[in-house]
Amino acid sequence: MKKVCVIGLGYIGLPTASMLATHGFDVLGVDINSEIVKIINNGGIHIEEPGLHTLVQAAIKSGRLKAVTEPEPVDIFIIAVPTPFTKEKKADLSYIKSAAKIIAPLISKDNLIILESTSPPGTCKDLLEPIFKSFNLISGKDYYLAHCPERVLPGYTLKELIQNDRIIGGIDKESAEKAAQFYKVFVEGNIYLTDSTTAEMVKLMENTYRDVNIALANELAKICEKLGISAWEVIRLANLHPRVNLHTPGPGVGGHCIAVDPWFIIEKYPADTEIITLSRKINDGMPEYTIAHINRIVEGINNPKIVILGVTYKGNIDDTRESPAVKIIARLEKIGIKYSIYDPHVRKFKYELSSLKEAFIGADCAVILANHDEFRFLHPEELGKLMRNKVLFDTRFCVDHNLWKKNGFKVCCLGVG
Ligand code: SAJ
Repeated sequence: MKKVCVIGLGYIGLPTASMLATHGFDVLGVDINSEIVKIINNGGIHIEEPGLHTLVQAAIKSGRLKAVTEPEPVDIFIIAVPTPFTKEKKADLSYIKSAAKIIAPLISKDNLIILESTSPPGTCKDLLEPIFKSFNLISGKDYYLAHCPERVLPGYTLKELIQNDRIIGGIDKESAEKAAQFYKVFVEGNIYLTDSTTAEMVKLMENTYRDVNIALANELAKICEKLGISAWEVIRLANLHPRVNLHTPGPGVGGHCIAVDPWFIIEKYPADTEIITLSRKINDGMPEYTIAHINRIVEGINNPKIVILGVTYKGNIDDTRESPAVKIIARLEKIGIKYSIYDPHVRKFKYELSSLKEAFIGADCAVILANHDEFRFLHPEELGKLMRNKVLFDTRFCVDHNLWKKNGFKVCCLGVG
């Protein structure tokens, strides 16, 4: 079996490295953070993902996964580092660049290099190939290069890593075929071969499609509030049509993918990306729209207090990156509305977290921002007794409103007039 080196042990790199190790590969997992390396070598994990802890433990126990801070020569290199964006909404490719520069001196003939990180169109051809060329390495002759974008949904990573179809874009045909052979060892979904720039664009469009669709749902929410009807009901019924798939509105689009990736296209083609840019603007405006709702709810209340329920960018995960909740809380601070925060999935957060009961004491309104399953099992009767005013504002349409109403709550919901 071949030796693999996975650069970056985050939300994609760690599951991939562990999956490969449990499929018989000798895997070197590289991360610049020595604390993370230590945790993994002890069979632990630094991120929340169902099933990941067991998989990492099995990988470490098998002796096939070792975490280190520096790469070593292997047969296959996988780059799975973050590609965030700058304040100016430009792709920050510094992690990809430094990964390429670290592995370049280690590359030997017939090595396969795979880029999994989501990247702007042209990254393999215009960034990676020239970097390797500066080390006198010629693609197709000295090494193979392919883009195989990760496509897993956080919360379902392990299942989707195996079951999802994969798109593999080679810098040349042979590179794509070599990469396909490698992924076939653990991927049960279909594998489709194409060129590297097409694969880069496919990945970006998958997430951009969702972003544009969510923007449409957010626009619908605003209209339905004015019309005095429920956007959720409109969506439910419209989606009964066999060719309609409206997404859902919410307090904003967060995470490190959907709120970021469309910018990688806009950056390159600003004049041709009107719908994509407008959708980003609409979705980025949702935290402020949510704040306007909260302001209306607490109007006239002396020194109001809000309980924020859920600060992750979506339900049932522990990830708060680009979360609309962070923007909403920052705004509450600025306008001087008191708040407390409860999130059963988050241990470390920028703002202080409280226990459920503590959070509700003296509050005037509970605002659900993330649709964690736990919130469906809250007891409005008990929680209501701790509050000063009993109002629920559900931005995700994720709890039983009738139950809360029965327990004396006034219920408001985003997208419902
Ligand atoms: N959201 C809505 N309404 C919706 C769906 C989502 O407001 O109808 C919000 C969520 O609350 C969240 C954000 O959008 O804040 C993104 O959530 P998501 O579940 O759509 O996506 P991610 O970012 O967790 O994962 C996406 C996935 N892409 C697609 O489904 C096309 C995943 O498969 C990708 O691997 C991942 O991006 C990635 O890494 O690119």
